[in-house]
Amino acid sequence: MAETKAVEVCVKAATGAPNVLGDCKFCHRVILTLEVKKVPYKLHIINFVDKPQWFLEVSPEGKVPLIKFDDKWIAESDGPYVNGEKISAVDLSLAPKPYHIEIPLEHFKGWKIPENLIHLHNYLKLVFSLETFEKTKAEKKYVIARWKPRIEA
Ligand SMILES: N[C@@H](CCC(=O)N[C@@H](CS)C(=O)NCC(=O)O)C(=O)O
Repeated sequence: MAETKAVEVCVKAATGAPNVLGDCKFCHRVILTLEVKKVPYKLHIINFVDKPQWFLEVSPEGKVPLIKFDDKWIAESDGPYVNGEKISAVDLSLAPKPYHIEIPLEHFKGWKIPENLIHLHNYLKLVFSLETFEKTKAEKKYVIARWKPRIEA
């Protein structure tokens, strides 16, 4: 049987405390996932003030998180969805909620998602325009009709 190599993860050190786990939300996600899935791993806390040479060799951009599977270091990739490049169950759970909240709030309360929340607007534009979302959403007028008796009661 092939030997399973240990998983290793590079994360950011805390500001002012180079041996303590720091505040990086991307790193937090990776190690939280490993903990929840009970995957053993070796943690490397990277001091950003003085990044070690071996780290810069495996992460030319000098970014964390970095995870090593089967002896290969992989950087997390960005993407338009919550989990990166591909739509996932997280987006499918999340996307209907703002759709059903935004319509009645705007109609009955004149409330809109603030313009300056650019990333949120871009995300919602993306998911709301998916053919599958279009196909499965209730029409705006029916979302309003459902809330009308509750709000005007
Ligand atoms: N998820 C993205 C972003 C990762 C990211 O931006 N990490 C920050 C830390 S929170 C970083 O390593 N920045 C490099 C630096 O500040 O030197 C990726 O992995 O491509």
